[in-house]
Amino acid sequence: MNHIRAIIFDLDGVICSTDHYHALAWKVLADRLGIPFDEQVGSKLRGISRMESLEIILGDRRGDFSESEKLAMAEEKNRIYQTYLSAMTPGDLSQEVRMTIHTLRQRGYLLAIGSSSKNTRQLLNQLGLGDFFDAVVDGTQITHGKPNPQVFQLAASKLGVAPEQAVVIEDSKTGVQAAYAGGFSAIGIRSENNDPDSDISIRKLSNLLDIL
Ligand code: B16
Ligand code: MG
Repeated sequence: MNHIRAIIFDLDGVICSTDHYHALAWKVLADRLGIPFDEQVGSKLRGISRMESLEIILGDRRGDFSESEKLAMAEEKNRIYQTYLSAMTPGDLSQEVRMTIHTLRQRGYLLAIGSSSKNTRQLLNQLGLGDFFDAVVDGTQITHGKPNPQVFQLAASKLGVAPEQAVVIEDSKTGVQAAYAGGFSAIGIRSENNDPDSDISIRKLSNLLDIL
């Protein structure tokens, strides 16, 4: 990967474990509605926008609710998610992730965030990473969500690099698809119950230090 100058990190499920908080918050809503929700459904929502996630959870029942009811449900989920988020501190950034991103910076890479989440700014601030990245692109800045490559294209253009010079680090299938659609390389973070379907995959973020 000698041609790589920049690294674009997904946020939830890559920099921190907020993927679990998203799933927990959706489960509260699903339980209230009597809709089955397990880890498999939760994993399908990785990288997917809030409203699209709701449609997936509602499944066959999506026609039972008006648009304003759906908006209220999405807000309800976000309020629950924010109760987890607001309790987060720099201590929630693992030592392993902290060491990895600092080492990659020392190695001279440009570093960006490319996340679907509209809570990105708040989360970065809570983790003490508000000023760390060279560029941050999130769900508030895009019109097309992953698997559309817009989020990563915008990040690359903010960094001043071409897609071929950047690698995207993702935990979701939809994010890996977005990276490939935009002409980026991708490295997926794989776990027992989640395979992002990338050509190159790693088990933990610090494995990047063997590749980059
Ligand atoms: P919000 P990522 C994604 O973040 C999450 O994986 C996904 O579960 C969530 O629905 C989406 O952000 C939108 O988040 O409701 O906070 O705007 O993985 O792209 O960093
Ligand atoms: Mg993610």
